[in-house]
Amino acid sequence: MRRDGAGPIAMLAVLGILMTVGGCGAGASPAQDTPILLVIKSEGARDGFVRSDGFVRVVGNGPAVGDLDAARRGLGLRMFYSFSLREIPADAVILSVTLRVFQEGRLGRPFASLGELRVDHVNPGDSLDPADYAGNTLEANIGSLFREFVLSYASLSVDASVGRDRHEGRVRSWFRLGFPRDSNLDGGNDALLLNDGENSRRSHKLPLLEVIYRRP
Ligand SMILES: [Ca+2]
Ligand SMILES: [Ca+2]
Repeated sequence: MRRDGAGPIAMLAVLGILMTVGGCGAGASPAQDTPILLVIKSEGARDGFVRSDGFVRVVGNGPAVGDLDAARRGLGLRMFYSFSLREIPADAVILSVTLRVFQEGRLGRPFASLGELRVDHVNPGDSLDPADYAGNTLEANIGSLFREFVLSYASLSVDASVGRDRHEGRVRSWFRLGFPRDSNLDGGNDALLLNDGENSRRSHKLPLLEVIYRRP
């Protein structure tokens, strides 16, 4: 299964297609325990960014994470992704869940200035609001997605977060991407450019949740 590219997986996500992987040996018919890969793209109408001054944007406008010191010294920016869990069958036995995000570009030196990019498991509810910049956290820092700039996808295992959302009856999983420092107060922007569910960067490298499960 391809892990380092985006094209085929992203296309499957857009089409909402299930794809089987691994499982049976040659000549065998698919068994109940054959792993099934479900690729879910972040919901464009819900994902977006929140700034430390309370500005919220869920449609385009340059998805990114980092600081916007050039606009206003100390202004921070965090990115949110939202994945519907409705396509996962209720009786699915989850084998793994992976968050995949593509780095589209950068402004300044985000990693040297702000640290490594962390992911929080959050619960903003149906939509983003200013309080989500730092609040509504279910678990802070579930892992680091990026430590340096590379024009590629990076992956983070989010099994426990999605398992918790399902167990507690939530219909979507939300993740917040942010640096440990809001800003390095240098007057220059230091930000990592990302894509969103609307494909605002036009790269078709969509933020994805890859769920591998089997039927009971
Ligand atoms: Ca959006
Ligand atoms: Ca800066």
